[in-house]
Amino acid sequence: MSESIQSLLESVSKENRSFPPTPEFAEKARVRSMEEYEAEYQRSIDDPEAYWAEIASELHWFKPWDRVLNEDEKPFFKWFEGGKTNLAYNCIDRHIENGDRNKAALIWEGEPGDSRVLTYFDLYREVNQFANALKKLGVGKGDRVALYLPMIPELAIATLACARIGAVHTVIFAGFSSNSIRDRVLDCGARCVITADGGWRRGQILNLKSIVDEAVEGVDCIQEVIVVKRGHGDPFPCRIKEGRDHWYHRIVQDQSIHCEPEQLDSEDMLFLLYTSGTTGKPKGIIHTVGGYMVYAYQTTKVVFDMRKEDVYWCTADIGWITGHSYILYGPLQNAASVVMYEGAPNSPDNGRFWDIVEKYGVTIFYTAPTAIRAFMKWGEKWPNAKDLSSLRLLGTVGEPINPEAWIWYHKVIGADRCPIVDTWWQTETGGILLSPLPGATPTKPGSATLPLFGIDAAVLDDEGNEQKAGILAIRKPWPGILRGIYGDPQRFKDTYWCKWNGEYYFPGDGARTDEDDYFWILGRVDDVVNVSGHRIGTAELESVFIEHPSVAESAVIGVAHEIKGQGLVAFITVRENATADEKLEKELKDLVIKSIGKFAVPEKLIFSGDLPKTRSGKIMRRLLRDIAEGKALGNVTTLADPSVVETLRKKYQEQ
Ligand code: 6R9
Repeated sequence: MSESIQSLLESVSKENRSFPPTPEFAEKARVRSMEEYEAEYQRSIDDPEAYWAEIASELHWFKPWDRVLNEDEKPFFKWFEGGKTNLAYNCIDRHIENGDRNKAALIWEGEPGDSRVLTYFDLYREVNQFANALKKLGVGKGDRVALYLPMIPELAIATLACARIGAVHTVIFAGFSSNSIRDRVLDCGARCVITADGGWRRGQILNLKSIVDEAVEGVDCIQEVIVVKRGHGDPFPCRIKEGRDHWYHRIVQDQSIHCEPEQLDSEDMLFLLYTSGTTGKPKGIIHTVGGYMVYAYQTTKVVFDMRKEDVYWCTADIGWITGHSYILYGPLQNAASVVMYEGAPNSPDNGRFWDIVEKYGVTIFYTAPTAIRAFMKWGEKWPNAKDLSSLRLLGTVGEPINPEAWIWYHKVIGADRCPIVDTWWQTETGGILLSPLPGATPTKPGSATLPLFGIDAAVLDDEGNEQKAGILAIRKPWPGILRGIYGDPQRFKDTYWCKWNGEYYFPGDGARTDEDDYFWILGRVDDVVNVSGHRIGTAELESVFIEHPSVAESAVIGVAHEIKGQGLVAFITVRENATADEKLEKELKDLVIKSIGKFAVPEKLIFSGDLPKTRSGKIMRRLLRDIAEGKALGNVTTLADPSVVETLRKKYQEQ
């Protein structure tokens, strides 16, 4: 067993409480008992093609598929090959035809308190008008379109408009810097960026347009920048570059409200979403139309037990995969009313989320453990001041949830009544793979419990033997699995399929199973740190620091953090002629903000004379972690110079 897994294991509590679904919930649920779950699970594993064909038939296809799963070029799987469909059509038109045209699709709340409700027909009109505007500019099937927007309705509309015309969207979280935008735009050769002249965050307006201007300066592939008006020209007027920039409201105004949905091949590219890996360069994860569509639809339906009566709120940003699958594509395919909130949870005060739950009668609430830990810190008085009785189901995602936070969530937000679904998945998996089913699975605080239908999960050691604790592995492909890394098929194979000779998908997480075969996720086993549910590659940060002329070497690690789950600590060795002082610290932090974004700035920067290394010169990160967490040092026999750690430990304590 690898040492990192061993140390993860130590941190897992001996949690053994179990919470069965309440009879009231189970009675009305889609899956009502473990017997039902087990029977359907078995069926899905015994004959996945029959199972997925049945699910896919619930959606609209212009032309049915010829083959459900094609594994001939494994790991380049193909799902629903030969089928023609359109995801925006399945999110919108299908419900309009079924009589739900006047039902709320998006319930949007702006941070300053403005709000907008779009019915399914409103969404139809707005998506089509923008789709037509894109077409008029010359954007079409296969073109890559970058979106850098705040959480406003136009972000949902623009994403769906791309899906409608077959343009490949790549949404870039609005906390990323101009350098990050530029890297992504260049990597995928985007021809268009959609942004806004503002967006609210904690009472401040973000100047997104100027960040985009900086990002695309001199970037030849970009032909259009489309700007949504959200700011008021104050405090910063928006500069419009003739010939390149277009106001969103101007280009949509005369467009027809109908736009024929493009009949896309099931394996046409739907979107790219960049995520951090173990090397410096983020990976453009590829998802395609048909399989992703079916998987987002089905998992939303069973995990959230979703009905069209539900008012569903996922607090993620559409800039991350959770927002793609579980704000937009999953819930809209299930005809839910989806709440979308622009701003921060503590604006204007710590009760904002509970305000929103009360105001719109939210029935399903999905958030991240890091947010729950912040709510705990702010105290019960905030949720207790609001009527949360509309809630029927709670969910968490993004990182392991500690049992204390789970129990608090269950008691204070869920009034001991709402089941909690702890959903484990990744950008690469397209949708949830491990999760309780709320009407069936007895939950245990801290466990993502059991695999969903069609998911064959196991815990293995490095050699591929099943173990109680080790590395999580997924045996069979499922429809939502990533189809590749943009422009880098070799990296796709190396990253996900090399570990066990191509027999299993390797997600990079450690896990253990218990006596009920429940899965407990232990965190990453690679050099990726999960800060507040955001994946940050340590190598990515290290390559930023090394750009600074005063830095000779650096090592970045993740350490336990009370609210964020994990925080970042950077150890920096400066060059001989440089001074390690506050000025340098500030410069390095600014460099991270400029290169990646504010959310990636380490908690601590430690200037060190040297770093602990093996005799072959490899940095021993686990020793750095032991130092940072104040633990006894693990095995030091391979350490080249033991005095280095002692000096570092002293330094760390002084800080
Ligand atoms: C959906 C999302 C993926 C990584 C994943 C894992 C961690 C996500 C989790 C969880 C424990 C859960 N993770 N959900 N760990 N329990 N319920 O977050 O995607 O941003 O790609 O991150 O997040 O480490 O590998 P992404």
